[in-house]
Amino acid sequence: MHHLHKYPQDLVKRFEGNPIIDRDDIPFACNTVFNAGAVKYGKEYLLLLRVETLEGKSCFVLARSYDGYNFEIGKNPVMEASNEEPFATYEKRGVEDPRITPFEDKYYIFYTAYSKYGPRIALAETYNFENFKRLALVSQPGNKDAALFPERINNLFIRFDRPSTGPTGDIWISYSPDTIYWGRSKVAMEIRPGFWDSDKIGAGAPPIKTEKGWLEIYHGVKGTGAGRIYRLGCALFDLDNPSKLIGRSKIPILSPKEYYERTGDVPNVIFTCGAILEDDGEVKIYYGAADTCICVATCQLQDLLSSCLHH
Ligand code: BMA
Repeated sequence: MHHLHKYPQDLVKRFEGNPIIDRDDIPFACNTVFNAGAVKYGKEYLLLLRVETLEGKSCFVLARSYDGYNFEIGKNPVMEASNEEPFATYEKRGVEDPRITPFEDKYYIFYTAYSKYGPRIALAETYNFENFKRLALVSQPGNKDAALFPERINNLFIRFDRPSTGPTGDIWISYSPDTIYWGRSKVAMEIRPGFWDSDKIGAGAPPIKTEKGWLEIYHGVKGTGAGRIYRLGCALFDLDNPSKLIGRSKIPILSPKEYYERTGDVPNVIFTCGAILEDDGEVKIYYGAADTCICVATCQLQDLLSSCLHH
């Protein structure tokens, strides 16, 4: 059902070659590939793919590209559920949803450690995308969707995260002197009853610094009689005080519509863990579609900012 829509609804433009990575591209038998961290590393585009194995546990596989669309995929996982404590206990059900933040001379990776206790936030680092070192488990169970800011503000590291506070969930902000101990937590952006992001929201790509503020591309969930719909929106936070919301897109920037977003292990899901801002102002948003494959969509930074500042 590929046709030009009479009234285009998404601010973000899908790549015609979507999905760019699916199960058949992974060089070992697996169930699905989705929700990848994304970063520019020298001239390369790197994706840290969440690959769900046939067992049902997720691991991370590195994919490399020179154009952001055609990826060469690593033969083996670069991170799997750990055998070493304290991580082993809390990663028994795998590692999920990596988000990469370039920070000075290294790259931090926040990911979800998943076990019978539920999801909790874990932190790893790499300098070269060959060796990955786990640093710490940095939340109690019941927290996920952590996205680290790419610089300190007032000498503190800052992250968005999403504690489980019942059937709904908001985006919170926390601060740390050292990336290991986090505190001063408070709510930064709430769900919007009656809107497309009425039930749960969570940070997607790590915040992008712009002249208008910190741009956060986030996911919003709405429950329906037939299950949840995950869409993307964007929001802008104050540069000096990122707990202060400046504006927020009224309508989603990307909603499930194509067959690969509607059909898969979890239908009607668009979920991002990474976006790349190019020098010319184009933003490439990498997203997992239906928890089954990986897609990319592009837009202009200015259009995202305008959508946050519509009112
Ligand atoms: C969220 C996370 C994501 C997933 C999404 C849709 O809670 O688990 O990894 O893509 O649900 O299933």
